[in-house]
Amino acid sequence: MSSSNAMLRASLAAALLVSVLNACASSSESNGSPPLSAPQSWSIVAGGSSQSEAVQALDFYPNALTIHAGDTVTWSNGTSIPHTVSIPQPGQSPPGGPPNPAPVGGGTYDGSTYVSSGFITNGKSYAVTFTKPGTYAYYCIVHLPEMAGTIVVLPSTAPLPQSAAAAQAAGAADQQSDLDAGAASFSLFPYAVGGTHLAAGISPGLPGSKPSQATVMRFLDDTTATSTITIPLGTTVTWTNEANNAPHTVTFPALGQQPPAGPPDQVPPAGGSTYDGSALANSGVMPPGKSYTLTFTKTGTYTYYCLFHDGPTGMIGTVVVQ
Ligand SMILES: [Cu+2]
Repeated sequence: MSSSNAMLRASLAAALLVSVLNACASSSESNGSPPLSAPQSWSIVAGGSSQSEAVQALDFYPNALTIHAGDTVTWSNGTSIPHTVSIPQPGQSPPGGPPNPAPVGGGTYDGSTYVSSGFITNGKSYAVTFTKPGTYAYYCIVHLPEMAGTIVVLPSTAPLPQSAAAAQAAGAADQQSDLDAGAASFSLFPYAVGGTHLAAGISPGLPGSKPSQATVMRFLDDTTATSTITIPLGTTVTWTNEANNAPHTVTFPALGQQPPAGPPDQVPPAGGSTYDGSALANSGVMPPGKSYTLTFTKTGTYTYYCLFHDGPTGMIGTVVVQ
């Protein structure tokens, strides 16, 4: 290629660039919208679970995302455990108290007001368009503090560190790593295998360590999920919540009855320290590390439930008293 030809190409390219920039500037002047990048869509997965839902991942995947003002982020939850996407004003905490299952605010966020998805489950999703640059922390108000994420919103002309596809791939890898850690936590079962001290849930790190990003929603009497234990009449059984991030209950309805309805944290403890199948025995809410003990005074086959996780994940066990 001759040097004059190269110069001609360079000047043509420069002229083209100038005309593109002018076109952008004039369209920006005429309609006031951000000119240089079309709004993008981004995806984040809230939570995650193993096939059986015994192991739950408790984070947002990817946990941190950098986007442009005007972009839209869509969160989805494929599990039956409810999560929320709740975005307070910068520097503030989401509202305390029982998690509100209803949405708050609309589909845009500019940092001036709190917005929340309400409960999203079973493949449902929630989309928010971020209209103003800033750094925004957000939470699942059901699974504070472990489920917290960040959206960094840059001006629409700034370069972004990651494509949407790369961010999604990184999120998927992080979710798998949390699910693997959750599955591995079965092996942390701290009592005699097949004994009378059971775990009501377990998690990486056990109680006392900081809330981990995975949890097992099952009763265990060994290093697997336990469906049934068989004990002699008069045996005393103890359950301890060996998770560091999820409440559970141990709830034996009267024989032939369903477990009590209503919000699990509002079903009071019942039944004292013995159970014979004639009336409800309920631990009440067992936070991490809490134990519950019951002596079985009548032979029979008794089904028990975690009121938080029986429906969604199948946290249900059986005691056979012989
Ligand atoms: Cu539970």
